Amino acid sequence: MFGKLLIANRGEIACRVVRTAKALGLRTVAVFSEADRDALHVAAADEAECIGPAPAADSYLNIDAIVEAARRSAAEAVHPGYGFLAENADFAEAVEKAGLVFVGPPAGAIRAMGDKSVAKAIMEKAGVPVVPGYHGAGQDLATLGKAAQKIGYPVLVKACKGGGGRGMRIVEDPAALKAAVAACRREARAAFGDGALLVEKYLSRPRHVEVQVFADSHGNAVHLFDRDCSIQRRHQKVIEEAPASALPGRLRDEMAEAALAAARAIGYVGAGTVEFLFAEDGRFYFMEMNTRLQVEHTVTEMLVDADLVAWQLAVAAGETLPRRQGELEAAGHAIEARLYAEDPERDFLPCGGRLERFRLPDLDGYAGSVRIDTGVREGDDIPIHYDPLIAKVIVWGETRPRAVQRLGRVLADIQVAGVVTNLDFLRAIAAHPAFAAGDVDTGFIDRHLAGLLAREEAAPERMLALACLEVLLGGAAEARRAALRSADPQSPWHLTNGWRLNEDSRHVLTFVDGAAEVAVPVRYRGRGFLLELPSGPMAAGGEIDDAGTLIADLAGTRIQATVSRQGSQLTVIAFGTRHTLTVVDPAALAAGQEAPAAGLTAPMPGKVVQVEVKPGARVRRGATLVVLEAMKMEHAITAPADGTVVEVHFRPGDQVEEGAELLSFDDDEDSA
Ligand code: MV4
Repeated sequence: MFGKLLIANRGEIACRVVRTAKALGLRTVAVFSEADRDALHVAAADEAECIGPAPAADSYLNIDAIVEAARRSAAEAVHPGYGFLAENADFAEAVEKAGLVFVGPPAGAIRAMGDKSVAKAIMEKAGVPVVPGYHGAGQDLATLGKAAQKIGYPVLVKACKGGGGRGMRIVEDPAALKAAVAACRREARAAFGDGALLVEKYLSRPRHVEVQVFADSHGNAVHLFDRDCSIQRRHQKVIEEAPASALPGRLRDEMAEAALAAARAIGYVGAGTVEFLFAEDGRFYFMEMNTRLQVEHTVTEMLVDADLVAWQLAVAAGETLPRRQGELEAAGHAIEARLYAEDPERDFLPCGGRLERFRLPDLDGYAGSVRIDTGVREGDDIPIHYDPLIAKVIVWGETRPRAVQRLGRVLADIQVAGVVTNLDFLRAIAAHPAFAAGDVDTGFIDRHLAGLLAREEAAPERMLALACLEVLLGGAAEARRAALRSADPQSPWHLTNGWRLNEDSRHVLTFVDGAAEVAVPVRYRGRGFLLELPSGPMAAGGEIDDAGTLIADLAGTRIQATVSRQGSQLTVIAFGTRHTLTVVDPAALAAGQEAPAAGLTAPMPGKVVQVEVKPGARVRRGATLVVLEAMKMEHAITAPADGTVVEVHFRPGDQVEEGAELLSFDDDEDSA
């Protein structure tokens, strides 16, 4: 085994690799961008090297900078994690060329699997079932059209170098083929520098089932059973589980055998995943092979009780696989839920910001059946430059229902505030009857979206009372500091006069709760208050302790709550739930709020990747004007109404701040 390992990644995977490497007795070197100087993975490693500015292209994707960091720190091996350079054959080669060990497969395997056409041809030859389709060299429209006809519509046109759903179009009939091919080719050229396409039969509502494989450099290969990763949105996985639920046993075995055949066909070494589409016709088809460890490897670790990073390091050091096929057993059921900094209410828009509060449940009582992997801690900023993953919650159960129940319980005990997350969305999935029934396929989120987004109801009276107490008990000193920091003149914390109430004075606290406004008249009563809540009066009192916990007395019941503030927003965490209210400054209320600009501003900081219109362009409502990229996702800024583009303020490649006006726009209504 080598003595020193550089981890060419960040976030939870970098922390996770450091943990295993240290446990094995290796020294660890982290790398970091200028945005990550204070990140957890840097603190976790023995040493750390700065590899460049915040944008990933200048740091975590900079091959030369990373190889140089490895040289400088005298690391002997490099673990790529996942994402970034993990499946970049040039990186694997550069590492090897520098005389270091690349903890991953041979560059040739990465390269072959990076091209869907090449991969399909290899798998077909190895007897692995592939989706019926055309993956030949001929790329003219006539050839693709003939192929589509033969396959039968609907077909899917995919970029050979594609990934993450980019450069992919469903084509329902021959008339739509030409435009779809042109669009795919354009996207593929722009995103992957290669316009080659393939055509496949389009399978509706398939399940995404994948098999974990592992091979060593001595010709041994094993599979570590399957996972279902069907619950995705925008091609980002949200929930993964192992084993896949409700697969006929024979089919499961066939899939595992096919995955092993795939690994052997390319002389695979290391951790790999063979992805299949499990179609409604009850058959499975090879989709692609991922030549890396995956985010969801954790559920397999729980299932077979193994440390797959330790396996990777052993294989990279030339050792044989730690276990043979017969020594691997799948026990129980494991589920992973990914906590993202994103807003499900706004089409899962990634959100940066500061994690004002981030508390995880004490896992000691779970006796190893719950694991939470994270790369951040309370108080950290979530940079907008990278993937918005905050944490992975992984649970194990003797049976799937037990795992589902445990997942619900653990999610209920997580506290996050300061950053918008999908936590409530995950809770809703964990509580969903269709999920409990194992009825999952790639259409799950779309099909159940309305129910999963079920808006928070009006704050329960007791939550409202806690919000009032937070305001009344001053939270004073700290709140005023927060207001000064936020420099928000509208912040109610600027209201210092008359804030302490006289016994006989009546003060009204006003909150915005969702779309509604709620006013709570307050009177002093002895050492506490009398709150006139919508349902009636409630005696309330309490104190805020040194740790910032609100210890409340609500009508005689003692309750511990956490209330975190950002500007005028209060997030109350209590009773296993969370509710956000906005405190309204009466003065600001009287002045009236201005309507926000009509969607032509950047909804988050990011990079302009496409400008679809020129000044003077006439556009219809809904037309894409500008495409922004942030945290690995693209967001179209669309026309709010029919109108004319007056001026475009940015060009592709420009970085924009949140709220920046992207273009000026004349709306037909206004000018009429
Ligand atoms: C498909 C498909 C249906 N039929 N191929 C999505 C991303 C890329 N890895 C391949 N994907 C798909 N390929 C055929 N022939 C449906 C998808 C697909 C999908 C696959 C797995 C998980 C989620 C998905 C969501 C939408 C579409």
